[in-house]
Parts: sequence; structure tokens; C-alpha cells
Amino acid sequence: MLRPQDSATRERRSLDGLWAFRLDPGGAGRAAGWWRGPLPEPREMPVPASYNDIVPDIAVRDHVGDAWYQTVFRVPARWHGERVVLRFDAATHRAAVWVGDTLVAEHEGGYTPFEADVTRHLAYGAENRVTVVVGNELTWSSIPPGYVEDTPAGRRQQYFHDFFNYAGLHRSVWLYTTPPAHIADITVVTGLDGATGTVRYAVASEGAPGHGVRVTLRDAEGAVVAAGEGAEGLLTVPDVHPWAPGDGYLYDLEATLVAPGGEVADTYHQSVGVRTVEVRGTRFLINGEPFHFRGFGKHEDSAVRGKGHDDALMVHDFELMEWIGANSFRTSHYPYAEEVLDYADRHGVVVIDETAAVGLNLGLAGGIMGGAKLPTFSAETIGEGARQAHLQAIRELVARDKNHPSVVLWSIANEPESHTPEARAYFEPLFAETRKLDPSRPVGFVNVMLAPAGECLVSELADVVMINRYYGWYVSPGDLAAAEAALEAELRAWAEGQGKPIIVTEYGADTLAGLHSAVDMPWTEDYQVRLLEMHHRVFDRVDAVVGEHIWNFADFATRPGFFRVDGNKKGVFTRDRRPKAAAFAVRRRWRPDA
Ligand code: BDP
Repeated sequence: MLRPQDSATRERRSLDGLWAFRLDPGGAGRAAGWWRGPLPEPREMPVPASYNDIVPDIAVRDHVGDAWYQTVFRVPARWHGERVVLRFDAATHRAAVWVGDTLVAEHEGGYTPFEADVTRHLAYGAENRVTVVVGNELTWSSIPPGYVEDTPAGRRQQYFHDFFNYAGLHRSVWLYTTPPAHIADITVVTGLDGATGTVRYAVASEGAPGHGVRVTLRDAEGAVVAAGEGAEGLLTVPDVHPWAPGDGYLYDLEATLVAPGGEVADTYHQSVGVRTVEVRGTRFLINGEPFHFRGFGKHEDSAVRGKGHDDALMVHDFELMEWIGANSFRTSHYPYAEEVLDYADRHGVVVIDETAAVGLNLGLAGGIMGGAKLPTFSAETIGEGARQAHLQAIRELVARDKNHPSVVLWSIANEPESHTPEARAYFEPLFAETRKLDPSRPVGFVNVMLAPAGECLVSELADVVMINRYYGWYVSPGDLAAAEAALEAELRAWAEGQGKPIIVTEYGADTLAGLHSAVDMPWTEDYQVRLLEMHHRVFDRVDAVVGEHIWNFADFATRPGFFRVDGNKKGVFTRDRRPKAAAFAVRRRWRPDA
């Protein structure tokens, strides 16, 4: 799915700003048809943002059910005759959209875009009303899963993952035009053969019978380096400047749809980074060179806006990652805003791109999350409904992110149950589908400590081993000597058992900034430093370890709980992005020359 852009033939307009808003815990709006007129008794709500922390009211923060958004806008008269599309970069977790009185879109899944052709539903040169109902309930059939509990105090959302269930219109809303005959999709797959780069492209069009396609590839200075004719083809780039970690070199592929008479019908510009990715033995190769992942599992999370995308915060986070010497991160535990991937492309930052499939593990929920003990995969819990939603989430992730050179690896789930035959049966088709959709990238999932080497039945389906381990925290807290021995033993078992590269996708310790101790004491800054140093010593001794992603980049919000003090505090930075002592220690490892 192509992002809206301005081009010679296209125009876009942001609908971001303050929308009318109203919570609807009882579901009255659907019955009353709130889209048919102005929302009753609205308050104002910023878009993009989570609504939860905007209002100092627990009923807003912990709301379960529908939330209504509405705005009015004028459409320029000159847009008449164009195709006009309304696009939501994300609505968490599901939405229905009306233009005027007409239902134009419904979408399930909180972190991928959706759009509707609204050409026939708009009044040109006049005012139009858009109404959106956003649902935040997590169910046994949603990704991520959860369930709503009826309690004497009201409905309560239960879920099995460790970050707050923020909701709302988290990303931008766009209105954009394309010509009626238009480019609908572009796919690029790149290769390297010595100094020569290749770009295999496919351009899909709609409403364009008899049209032709022309493509032009330009380098960063704007010089044409290759050109082609036809909807599919292979371009070769002599003396290519590859995209590489730390060197986000991008070419511009201009695709032109040409009408039968020869005039230009539509143009679209697609960035292209020429690079290869390959797993060979225990190595993860980018452009044929072994790559070592240094960085973090992150969250889209900040005070006030929750998961709302914000360019200032995004750029600041990338600057901090550069300062500390990170070369990569994982989009734990959902697809991040497309602005984030574009930035990573431009700056040569490597990304492990994850679906929102987190918390598919009731063994863990019963253990550390304090939830109910039920089978994870069953007809009554995570079953066929969830699997279909999960498949759809994978399809939408690949469709959205397939052209990003920064994305080198798909992570199709975080810490699911993976030691049972039911888990294996659940995951087999998901791996197959991901590989079918994108044969050019490795596929993996993130393994949990309850399914150690030798017991996990799903890792064998993956191209790389990704594991989250909490030695020195959930296991042997305060005892770094015991933790070190256990961590090394487990990593060696994975290396011998799988013969694949190992990325440790999470390790870390909750740390309250300002707390210190001379001896190893969990929660202190000094303990976080020593725990991370212990891990790094072990990683350096195990050859198959090709990646270290600390949990987490920054402290983040969780639901209340007796083992979370104002959220998860495993950040190397605080929630407002101030460095803890660990930030300096990690920087010394990752940037020894700085
Ligand atoms: C892992 C999860 C992560 C949690 C982390 C923790 O993948 O989302 O935040 O542990 O407990 O289970 O800090």
C-alpha cells in the first residue's frame, strides 16, 4: 500500500488537528447513528494521540469500548474529477469510518494503515463530515489478544502483554488525490553483484486499461542511472552506492503511468536502497558482510500523547540512538509509524519489523502477569479467529513495509507459547505465508524463557534465533554470578542445537533513576550497569550471538501492577529520555572512540 504523497499528479492534505471526540462505553452511538450529525456533547481531542492520558480522569484512561471522533473539512472544487482517498495511518485497535451518512471503511488491527476511495461521497467545494468510531477492546480473536471481564464495578480489559493498552487515532489522517487511472502499488527487490546493483520492480495500476509504465531511477544527486519500460522489469545500476548500516543511501524510482495517447496519467516516487540480506550458517549478512545488531527493543510511548506519533520525539529518539552507538532496533511489539521506517531508511538504521502479535502466551500470563491459567491455543482461547487476524496482520505489515531497505527481518510474534504441539500447528502456516509474501527477507519470532533451547518447537521454523532472557532479573535477581553461568549455558545450547545466528532481543533490569548501591542491588542504576556488562561479556564469548538489543530504550507505561512502579523501568533512558548510568556504560561499549 503506497503512502500518500505530493507528485506531479497527486495532492495530499492532512486532517490532523483537533477533532470532536466522545467516549461511548455503553455503545449508544452505533444505535443512535452518531455519524448522521454533529457528535452530541463532544470534547476536543488531538489527532494524532492516544486519548487515554489527555484527560485527568480514570474513566478516560481505562475506558473500554467505543470512542467517537469527528471533523469537518472543505474539499477544494478543483479536486472534482480526481480520485479522492481518505487514509488513516492507524486506528487502534479497530475502526469504522463514515463520510457524511455513508459507511466507507472498516478495519481491524491497530498499527497498519487503511483507506477508502471516497470520490463519490464528497461534496466538492463544500463542507464534508467524517466520523470515526475507534474500538479498543482486545478479544480472543484480536491481535494482540485479551478479554473483557464484567465486574461489579464495570467492564475491565484484561490482556497478556506488558505495555499500556493505549488507543485512539495514533497516527496521521490524510485526504489525498490520485488521477482516476493511477498507480496502485510498487514492489522493489534489490540485489548486488560485485559493483553492480539490481532493482527488480513491479508497478501495479488501477483504472488504467491500455496504459503503459515507465520507470526512471535517479541517484541521490538526481542523475539518471537506469530506466525501464513495462509494468515489471529489472534495472541494473553500475557502480552502485549500496544502502548499508550507517549509510542510508537512497535512489529515487520514479514510476510513470502513461495513457494510450502518450500523456502522463500518474507519477509516484519510491525510495530504493540497494542492499541484500542473507542468513548463512550462524551469520547475519547485509551486503555479504556479517552484521552485529546493537540497539534496543523500543516502544512508541511518551507522556501525554501515549502512542501518538510525534516527529520531535522520533527524531530525538534516533539522535539518542546515534549518541549511544545503536545501529538497529526492533519495533517491539507492533508495526511503528511509517515516518519511523522512512527515517531509518534515510539514516542507515537497521530494523527488525514486528507484528502486533504479543501476549499469545497464557503460561507467562499466569506466571508473571497475574492472569488466569487457561490453555493458550484452544477453540475457547487463541484459536482460528486469532490466527486469521494474525495472518491478516502479517499481510498488512509486509504490504506496508516491503520496500524499506532498513527492514531486514520480520518478527511475526513476541514471546508466544512455543513449546507445545498446538503452538507449532498455529505457527507453521504463519511462517509459510510470510515467506510466500516476501521471499527476500529472513523470518523469525521472539522466543520466551519458558521455552528454552531443546524445548521450543517453533524455532526450527525460523531463519534466526531471537530470544528474550532475564537472567539476573526474573531469574536469579541480584545474583549476577549465577545469572552469568546460566545465560552462557543457555546461549551455548541454542548455538549447538540450531546452528543459526542468535539475536538476544531482550535483556535488562528495571532501574529507578537516582537509586544507587555499592553491592548488587536490583532497581539501582549500578545494578543495571553491571547486569548489562555481564551480558555483554557472555555475548562476546559465544560466537553465534550476532545481536544485542537491550530491553528497553526508554521507560514506558504499563497498566498498574504490584511489580511495576509507574510503568516498566527497564529503560536505559527515562520516559522523558534522560540517560541513566547504563546509557554511558553502553555507549562506552558501542562507541569506544566517542
Ligand atoms: C518480556 C516482554 C516485554 C516486557 C519484558 C519485561 O517481551 O514486553 O516488557 O519482558 O518484563 O516478557 O520487562
